Amino acid sequence: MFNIHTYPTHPFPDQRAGTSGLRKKTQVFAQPGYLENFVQATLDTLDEDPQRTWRNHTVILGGDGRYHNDEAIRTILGMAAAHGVRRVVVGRAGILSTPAASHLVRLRQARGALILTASHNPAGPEGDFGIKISVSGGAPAPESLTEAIHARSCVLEEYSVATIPEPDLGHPGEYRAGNMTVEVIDSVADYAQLMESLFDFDAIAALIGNQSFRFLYDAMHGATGPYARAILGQRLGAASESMIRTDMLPDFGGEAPDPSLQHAHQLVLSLYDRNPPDFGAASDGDGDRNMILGPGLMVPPGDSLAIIAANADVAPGYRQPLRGIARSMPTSRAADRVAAAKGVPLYETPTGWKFFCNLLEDQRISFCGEESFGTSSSHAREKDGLWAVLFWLNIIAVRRQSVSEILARHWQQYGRDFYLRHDYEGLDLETADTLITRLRDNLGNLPGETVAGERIEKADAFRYVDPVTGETATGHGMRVLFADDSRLVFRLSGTGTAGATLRIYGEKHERDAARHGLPPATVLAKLMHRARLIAAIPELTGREQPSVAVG
Ligand code: VG1
Ligand code: CO
Repeated sequence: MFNIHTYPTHPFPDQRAGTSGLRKKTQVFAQPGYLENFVQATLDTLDEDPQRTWRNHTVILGGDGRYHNDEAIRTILGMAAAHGVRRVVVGRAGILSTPAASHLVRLRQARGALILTASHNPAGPEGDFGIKISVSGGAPAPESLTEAIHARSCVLEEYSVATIPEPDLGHPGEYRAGNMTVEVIDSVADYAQLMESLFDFDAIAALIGNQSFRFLYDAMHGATGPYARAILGQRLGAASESMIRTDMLPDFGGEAPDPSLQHAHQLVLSLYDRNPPDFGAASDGDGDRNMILGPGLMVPPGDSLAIIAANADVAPGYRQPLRGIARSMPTSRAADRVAAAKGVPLYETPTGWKFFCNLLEDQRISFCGEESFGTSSSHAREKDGLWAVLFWLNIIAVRRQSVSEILARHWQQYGRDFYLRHDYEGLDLETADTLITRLRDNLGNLPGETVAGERIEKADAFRYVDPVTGETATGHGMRVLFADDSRLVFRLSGTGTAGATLRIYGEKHERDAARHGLPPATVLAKLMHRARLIAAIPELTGREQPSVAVG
């Protein structure tokens, strides 16, 4: 029986996507009609453009398996059937990592995807839930689209859901749901094949098979678990004890699935212990972030991007000449130095993957990355955690150098861009707003001023003009450049679900190799002090210290 029911709805004015999709407390998402309202607003907005509509087309659906994943999948299938979507390709058990979903959109020439995830945020009834929207080509929805969806969500009066048979998502196969086909696929197979086409699997398998090389991969109970078991385990021969937390859990074991020194406890303990493995890595809940570790060290994400670009030719998928490199504005300028040395353009974009995608589509860049543990290439339109892990393994296998040697040599050649991020989490919205407004109003007065012994050269609000579309993006942060070429960036997070988070990014280039081993916190202590003075942080927030320091 195929019945379409239409229900009245009312505006949810908070349905505005942030840096990466719509992210809210699970309880907000679980309100009656909340998910439905957002999905209907998305379907209706896309429907306005015949090139974009999902009606009569194929779409991809999956999530990172967090609490509420199953229910959301069921609702979306019913809504897709009611809307006249022709085919929905769903990962087995409703599971797809974000990069795998992006790849599937491309592979299946789908009109887009809905990915159910709040990324590295904790899950569960008290945690977070979210939806990322991809468009054709596999890119995250651009700002113009998410703004239109938000506008639509505010005037929506009804949504439609079809009653469809309970789909069996446990096994690959096809099911009819009214006029729609639900195709359940192996979540991993296509993505694994893509990875195999890009990297030197023989060299990596030989490295992993070598008794003297040990590594540890932490899937953090997130979406990369099944991918790691299939790719690192079955295809590359990694022993099962080389991988931890590969079983997916709806609450990620009660922790934030955030690949950081703060959250990947067991991995970090092991790499910083006596007799550590040679290589360590982790990925986040939805599989798009990565953290790379060597014995007693973490590879800073800005350096990881630069090193991958500088060593690209070790991987068979990257032997063609480097095109260009892009990094988000707050990411360190390490990649700029590689781009300059190779004579290719460097693009500085606002934070959030969507801004890289026009550059990728226009074939202007080969690699792109963010300081927030995100790196990827033209193979997908999302950042890709396991891809970065495989790239590092490929570099180690071919160069026959340790992680610390690779880093040290890179810094020797290009200098080291010392880097730190300070987050002030849980600020009340008004305080954060005041702080940002004051800072913006004062930017014009900063150049020429000396703050704690260093003169400010330049200060501006970042304005991005997309070189492909000509579209302008503003409100993505402020930059302060000092006479010694050190740099500060201030911006508010766009992924939080409670209060506001102020992020301050500091960096300073150092040529002297004798200083490359110093801790970033030491090298950048004065710079971060200047940041507190410039933004009047203690006065406005009452905070003497950031809640988190990353670097
Ligand atoms: C953060 C990071 C940003 C990243 C975004 C999504 O955004 O800073 O670089 O693209 O998360 O990451 P914000 O606005 O909180 O700084 V994820 O792994 O959702 O998909
Ligand atoms: Co993520």
